[in-house]
Amino acid sequence: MISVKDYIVLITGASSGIGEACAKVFAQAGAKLILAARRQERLEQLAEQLGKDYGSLSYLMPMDVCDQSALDNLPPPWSNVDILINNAGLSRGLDKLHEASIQDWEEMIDTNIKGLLYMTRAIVPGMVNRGRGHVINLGSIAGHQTYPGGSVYCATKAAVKSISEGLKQDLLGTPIRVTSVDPGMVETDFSMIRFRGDAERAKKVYNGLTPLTPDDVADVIFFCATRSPHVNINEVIMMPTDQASATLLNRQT
Ligand code: 8X3
Repeated sequence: MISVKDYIVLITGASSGIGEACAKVFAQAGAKLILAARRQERLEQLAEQLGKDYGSLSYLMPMDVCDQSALDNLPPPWSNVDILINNAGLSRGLDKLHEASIQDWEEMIDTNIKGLLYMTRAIVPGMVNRGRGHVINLGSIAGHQTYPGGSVYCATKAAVKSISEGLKQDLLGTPIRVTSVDPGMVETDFSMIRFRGDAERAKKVYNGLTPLTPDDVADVIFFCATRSPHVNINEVIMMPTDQASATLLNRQT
């Protein structure tokens, strides 16, 4: 196991859910965090809490991953990112493809694919120059199995899978590591966002089963980041014990 003390860890979508859980676990281990998300207020609260709980130093980046130039002004030494956690992502709707909103597609494709690509393109050249780094992408079981109403979301996560594989291939010969962590059902505001604030519908998603928590996923991400430098965990598929596939669930109702 390696230490991430004083490593610079950039987390996108850091203001809630899996991103926030990652911030805590890496802060506890002594990493310095760049917290990126759209909601500045949430980032400020999180940074304050991390400072209080772990004496952690954070650099806040209120930004949208869809903004190609968002990382242009990272001041040194914060620009020397050691670990990039491409966590920002979202789903919108669960409608049949031929009835779905094109705007929903644009949002998912822009954030989940293009946003991840922009962040990667901005950060990885520095990793290559410095000869150290690790990119950790948040995929999903949705990238392995398509489910009804989820085709575009699933396609974006299948793209993350391909991008992770391709980046690993392109970085062969460098010490840079690439990992994709692909969870199933995790209880975050994922479903609230998918259903645009319909709390009742969102709650039903987790009815009668025990989903993963953001901490469960952050724990696995931290594990991947702390292996010996010669070890690359390429892909982790994880789901709750109550889940066997995107659509096979054990609900006790
Ligand atoms: C989240 C998992 O199965 O709800 O990416 O799409 S799923």
